[in-house]
Amino acid sequence: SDASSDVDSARKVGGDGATWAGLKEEKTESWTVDWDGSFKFAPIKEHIVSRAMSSRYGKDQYETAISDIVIVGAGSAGLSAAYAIAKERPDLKVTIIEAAVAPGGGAWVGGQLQSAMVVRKPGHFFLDELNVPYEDEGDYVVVKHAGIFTASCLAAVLKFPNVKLYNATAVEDLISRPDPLSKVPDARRIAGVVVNYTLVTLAHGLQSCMDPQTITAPVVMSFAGHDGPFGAFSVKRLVSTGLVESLGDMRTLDMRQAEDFIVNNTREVVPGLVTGGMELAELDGSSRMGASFAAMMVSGIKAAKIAIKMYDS
Ligand code: AHZ
Repeated sequence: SDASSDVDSARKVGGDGATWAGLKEEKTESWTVDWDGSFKFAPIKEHIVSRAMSSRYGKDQYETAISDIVIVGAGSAGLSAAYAIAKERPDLKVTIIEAAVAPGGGAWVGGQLQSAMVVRKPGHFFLDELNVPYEDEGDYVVVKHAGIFTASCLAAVLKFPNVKLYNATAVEDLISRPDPLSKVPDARRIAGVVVNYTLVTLAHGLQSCMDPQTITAPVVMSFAGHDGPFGAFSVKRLVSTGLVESLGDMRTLDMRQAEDFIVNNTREVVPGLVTGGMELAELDGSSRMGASFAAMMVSGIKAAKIAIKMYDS
C-alpha cells in the first residue's frame, strides 16, 4: 500500500481515534499510554519514515536552489545573522550551509574548553531577545552554559518558516558573474554558492568526478570562522580567484580591541558577499578575541542589516 494509506491507518489507531493534530491539542489522554509493559506506538512502515524525510529534503533542495540570501557557516555569527534576517524579513528565503554535522561552530557548548559563555555589554541585548538567562557582572554577563545560547538561537532560527539549514554540507566554491552595477571593466559579483555533502567534498582527491549542487542568491553572507579544516573558506577563495589580492591573516589575541574591530568592519567585502565573525579577522589581519562572544552576535546582526539593505537595492 502507498504511504498515504499507511498514514491514514496509523491515524485511526490511538485510543479514542485521535489524529496527530488531536494528539497535540488533546494531549495524551486520548491515547492509551501503558507503563506496565504493553506500551504500543502507532503503526509505521520503514518506507514511510524514508519518504517523510526524503520528500521534504528534495522539496527543500528544489526550492532553495534559488534563494534570497545564503549564509555560509552556522557558528555564533552565522546563526545570529540568520535570526536577525529571518525575524525582520519573513519574505526572504534564507538558506544556511554548515559543513559540520553539528551546527554551532566554536560556540556550540563552549569553544573555550569550559562551559560558561562570556558576553560583553551591550551584546547581551541579543541574549534578552532569545530569552537566554545570564548572571550580570557589570560590564559583561555570563551564560551558565554556552549550549543555552547556541541551542536557543538555533531553535529560534530553525522555527522560522523562511529558513532552511543544510548541515553536513560544505560550500566548496562561490558562484560569480559579471557585475552589471560596476563601472570597473571585468568586475564580478558573487551570486551564489556551490555545495556538496561534506564527506564528498573531503573525498574529491579519491574520485575523478562527484558533481556538486548550486544555490544562487543575490546576496551571500560568509561566517566561516578563522582558518581551520574549512575555516575562512570564502575569503580564501576570493584570493585564489583574484577578487581580493591577499589575506591579512588573523593576528594574535587582543581581547580589548578585537571585538570592536570585527563589528565595525563587518561589511560587503566584494560585491554580493557580506563577511562577518572571525572570517573577517583572516581577511583584514585583525586580532582574535578568544572566548568572548559578543562581537560574533553583534557582527552577525550588523551583517544582517547590510544584507537586507543590499537585497532591497
Ligand atoms: O563548520 C564551520 C563552523 O561551524 C562552518 N564552515 C566553515 N567553512 C565552511 C564551508 N561550508 C560550510 N566551506 C563552513 N560551512 O562555519 C562555522 C564557523 O563557526 P565559528 O564558530 O568557527 O566562527 P564564528 O565567526 O561564528 O565564531 C568564532 C568564535 C571565536 S574564534 C575566537 C578566537 O579564535 O579567538 N574567538 C571567538 C569568539
